[in-house]
Amino acid sequence: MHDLLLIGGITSEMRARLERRFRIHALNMLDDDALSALGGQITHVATNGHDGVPARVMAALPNLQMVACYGVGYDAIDTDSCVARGIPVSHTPDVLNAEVATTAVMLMLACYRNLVSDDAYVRAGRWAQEGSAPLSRSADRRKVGLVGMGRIGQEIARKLSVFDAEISYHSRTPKDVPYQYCPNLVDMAQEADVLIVITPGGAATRHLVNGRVLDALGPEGTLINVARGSVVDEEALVAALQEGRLGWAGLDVFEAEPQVPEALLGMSNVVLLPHAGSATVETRRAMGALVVDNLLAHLDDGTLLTPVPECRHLLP
Ligand code: NAP
Ligand code: 8YV
Repeated sequence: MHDLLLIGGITSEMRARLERRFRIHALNMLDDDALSALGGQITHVATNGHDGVPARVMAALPNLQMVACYGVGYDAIDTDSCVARGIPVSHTPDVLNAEVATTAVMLMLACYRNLVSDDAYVRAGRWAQEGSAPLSRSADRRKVGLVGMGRIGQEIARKLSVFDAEISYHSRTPKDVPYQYCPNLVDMAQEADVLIVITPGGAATRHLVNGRVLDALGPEGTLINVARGSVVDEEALVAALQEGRLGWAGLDVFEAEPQVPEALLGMSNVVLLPHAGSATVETRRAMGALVVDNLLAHLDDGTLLTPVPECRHLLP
């Protein structure tokens, strides 16, 4: 048996498989003394894209051999420190592409068709009292700019073909895809009806979508963010929505989760989700299976099925 430190939650299916090979220790049940007493025994960590592995926890685990992330985005994990210590990190790419793409499309449709505000209109009895709700806008044939054209971005583009979207994209390098590449994000925002943000988080993308990008998108424009809260300058976003310089926003992620800016809560032109992009039973099952498969592969022969790119050179 090995000792696994668990940061955040796992499903009962994951726990059942892991318990056959690991003694599981939940970080939230350990105070600092208990963590330092146990730290030397821990060989594996299972965490998620939100909690990562705090520096004080890394420092308390001198014999750590591997970190498994329950999510594709691993910006919360200090991979440089892991690599410097020879510790490989796994994540869960691809198995959530379709789900997160559905979430992005769902947010876009909800913004265009007033889904949430019309629902509130009916529930408040306003249909019967005041008559039909204001007209919404068509989501068909829109110019959609994807900020990020990786695994999930490509799936979003594919799903949007049903709505006859005209797709362009921005990333640091062009991809082998049949969409227009825009090296300049402000120029892309100027042309687009909708921006959908689906890059990794972290320092390289912090506030990539800033006030200039939002102003270029404009009062008729819609911003969808299913990437990380850090990619969008949230203060600039709130100000742009409040001042009518941006039309609509559909947000799954926020800068200080689970805190959501108070100002957004009262806006009817905003749709808010609790970082639920991949949060279905089916997709979490697939992600959970991949987390466990990576941990067991590492125990069996030191390999990982889906290592993060930065640590591939550490593996056999
Ligand atoms: P991926 O395949 O690595 O694609 C990332 C894309 O972002 C690539 O097109 C990349 O192109 C671009 N990019 C990276 N850095 C950039 C930068 N500095 N400026 C502009 N573009 C940049 O990743 P993925 O699997 O599609 O996942 C993307 C992200 O979605 C994850 O990292 C995670 O943060 C987020 N996510 C959120 C949820 C949710 O629940 N809301 C669920 C899953 C994933 P270049 O490298 O050429 O720039
Ligand atoms: C998870 C995500 O909810 O995969 C990601 O990058 O953001 C989501 O699928 C997150 O990792 C927390 O587990």
